[in-house]
Amino acid sequence: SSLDRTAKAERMFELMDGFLKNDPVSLQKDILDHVEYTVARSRFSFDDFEAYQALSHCIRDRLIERWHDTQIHFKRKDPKRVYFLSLEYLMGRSLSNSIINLGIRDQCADALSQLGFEFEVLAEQEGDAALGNGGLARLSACQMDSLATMDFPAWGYGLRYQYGLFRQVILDGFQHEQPDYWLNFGNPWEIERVHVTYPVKFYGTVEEDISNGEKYKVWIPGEMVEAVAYDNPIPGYGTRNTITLRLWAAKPSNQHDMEAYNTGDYIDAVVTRQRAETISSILYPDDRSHQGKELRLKQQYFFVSASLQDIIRRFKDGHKDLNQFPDKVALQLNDTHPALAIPEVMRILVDEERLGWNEAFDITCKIFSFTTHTVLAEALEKIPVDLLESLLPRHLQIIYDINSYFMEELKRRIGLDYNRLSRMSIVEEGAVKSIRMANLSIFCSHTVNGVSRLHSELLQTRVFKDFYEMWPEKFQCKTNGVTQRRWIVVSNPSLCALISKWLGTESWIRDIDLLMGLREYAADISLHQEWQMVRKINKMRLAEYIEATSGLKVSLDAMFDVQIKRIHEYKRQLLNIIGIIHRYDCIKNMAKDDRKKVVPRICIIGGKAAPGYEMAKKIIKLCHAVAEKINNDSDIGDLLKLVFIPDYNVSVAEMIIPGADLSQHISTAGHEASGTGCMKFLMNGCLLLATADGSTVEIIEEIGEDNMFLFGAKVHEVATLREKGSTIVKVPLQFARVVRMVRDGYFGFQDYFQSLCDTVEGSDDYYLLGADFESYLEAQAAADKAFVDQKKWTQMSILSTAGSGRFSSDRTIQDYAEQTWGIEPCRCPL
Ligand code: 73E
Repeated sequence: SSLDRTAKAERMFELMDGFLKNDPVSLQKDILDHVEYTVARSRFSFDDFEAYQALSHCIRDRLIERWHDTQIHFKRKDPKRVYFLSLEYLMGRSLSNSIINLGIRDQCADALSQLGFEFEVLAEQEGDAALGNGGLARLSACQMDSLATMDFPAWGYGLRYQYGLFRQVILDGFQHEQPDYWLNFGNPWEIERVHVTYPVKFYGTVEEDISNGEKYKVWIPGEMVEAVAYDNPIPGYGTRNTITLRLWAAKPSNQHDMEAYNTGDYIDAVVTRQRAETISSILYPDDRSHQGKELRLKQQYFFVSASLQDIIRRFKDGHKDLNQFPDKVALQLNDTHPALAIPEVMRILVDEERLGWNEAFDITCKIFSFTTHTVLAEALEKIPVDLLESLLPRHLQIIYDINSYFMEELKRRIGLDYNRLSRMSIVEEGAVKSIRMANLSIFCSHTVNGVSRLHSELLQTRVFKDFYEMWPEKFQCKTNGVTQRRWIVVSNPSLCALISKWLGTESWIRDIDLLMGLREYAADISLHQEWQMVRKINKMRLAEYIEATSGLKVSLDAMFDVQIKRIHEYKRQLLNIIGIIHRYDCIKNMAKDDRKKVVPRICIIGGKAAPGYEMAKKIIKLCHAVAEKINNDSDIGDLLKLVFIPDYNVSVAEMIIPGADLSQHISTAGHEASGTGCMKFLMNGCLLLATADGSTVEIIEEIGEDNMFLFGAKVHEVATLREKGSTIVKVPLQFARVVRMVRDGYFGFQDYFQSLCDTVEGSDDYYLLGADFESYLEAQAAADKAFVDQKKWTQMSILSTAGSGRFSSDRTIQDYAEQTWGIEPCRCPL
């Protein structure tokens, strides 16, 4: 009875002793309780890893409290919500980030030191959650942090891969891939929701039925899989708000196929069911290319279907009229990977909710917004019609229906311009008939975003020109950003303290524009001294890491020159390596006296190559071959070293970025949609050597060309350089000389490197390494010159940090909330 329930609630209230406390003594008690009852170790004897586990559970408890409060608050207030759909999240480690966002870093450190543990050592015990490939996935993680911090009613949805991005192991200079079974040691940062499950259907047939005199379609599935929710609380900084990242895992369906059990082999039946789990077992490691694999499509639909069932259930818990859906729900498509959500919403509205087609389509177009992250043609997703027809027969029909509606509308507006109609069509005819997911997403979304201004312009003038001309009002730009919580506060505590000291406040951690205040002190000698000290501490940390991973001792006085990102031809790691060989060659040919003028450099390269990407793998091998030669040449000594950092990931980035003096962002203009690494380096006061590509164009506007080293062809010059080739391209002799050295086997592996050399010579030099080489060397020389003048360098460094505010994901999210999603903050009371 209701009386019983009230009595029960009162009793529970009595038993609860308020919220968990955050003073060091309470924390210690909770840690020890978890040692004993969660980790099941003796509280008198536990090691660093067990201490990490206990501490994490102690933090998890605190997250859960805030998370419950936030969810109750959202439910009570019922604001419009945003649902962020992404197939990838690169969360990295959670412990330090959570402690900082909860505002209990010092208390935790105190509590631990009294128990004889060091916080930093425990934080190192945690493995990375690497459920993504690169920039796109880390962007999702940064945006979740901003959504929570800025109190937005947001949910992230994704897949809980059992194997994250592969581990990169280097053997004899070659990349090998090893599985990342990241859940081996448990994951305290997730909460399994055994009761939040949804069935997901695949295969089968579509039949017609009649109800109340009306025809409708019924999808009779051939396979059912269960989606189970795993919730990852995402705490905001300086707020009680803690939002949810809900990741789905596949489990065999509970709806028993009795027939199979009764007639067939029991063991066989169980083994077959178990195969359902493969859907969420592995992250595809291909960055910016897709292969039209069935498992990938299954993953996409599995994730979309479960998320939408969850979203609609939440909507219906309080609302009846689906026409109100767009007032309460914004669905954000992170690239086309979740674009099956569009036909899925249509299917639910038309087949299940029995709305009219037009009404359903109107609702659909009001809820979706789409962000695209690339300009590379090979990255545009196309799904073979055959594949879709067998896996999701009803969705294919719906996509065809959408396309006929689309084509009719187009014909009304542009007449029978067949070339244009076929370019814009959602269906691509051709050898393999396929569905263009980007065209579907653009047509059915109210807003299409690019990830930097340059990228957004390229979308409008090149990639999706036809669409832009038809619906200019749909196209927007949301320049990417990164969270200063992780990329300064967590990863660079000394710089964080220094900034707060000079600004006289910690408010910049929530209000990034305050960083501009540093400009005032850019020439202040005492700031310079403290700034250089902080930089030295971070370089020391990086030098120790280099020594530990490669055995190489490096001098802290050298310039630390870093390029870390996925290995890709357009990102031009090869240009960097050719530049390094050239530098080596120059030093070798120098008179002894001239060598004194050389600025010593430690060149650091890190990044993974997609397992099937042959050229990228050759670049990694070349890097090792060159390093082997240079690092063992006694003639060179400390003047030049080259290190490849293996298994680059988020936590490695957190250690490298604060220690870098110079970082390279040198993609061929027009190829890097945005790039976000550059923003992290900028915040940390590292100078950039860059082409005018993606977001660096906007960085130039913020800090001025004088405070970075810019080089290379501009985006409007690239096409001409490619077209006219050798008639206008001036490839310096030094470039040809270096390529010759590689071809002639100067670094060994002569045969293996020939095809790599082919990609940068003559008209095959698609990414224009030769054409940009001279200007690259000039930029490098300018960097050397600036480095000698440490006063100038430090000032440039301070101005970089001071000018990085625009590149906070807080700004990106604010823009999305206002201009794209139409949502308001909903702050949970303290
Ligand atoms: O320029 C980056 C951008 O900064 C872009 O290449 C990257 O997204 C970043 C964030 O906006 C990106 N990743 C992918 N496409 N663009 C991608 C494609 C397929 C699979 C996984 C990732």
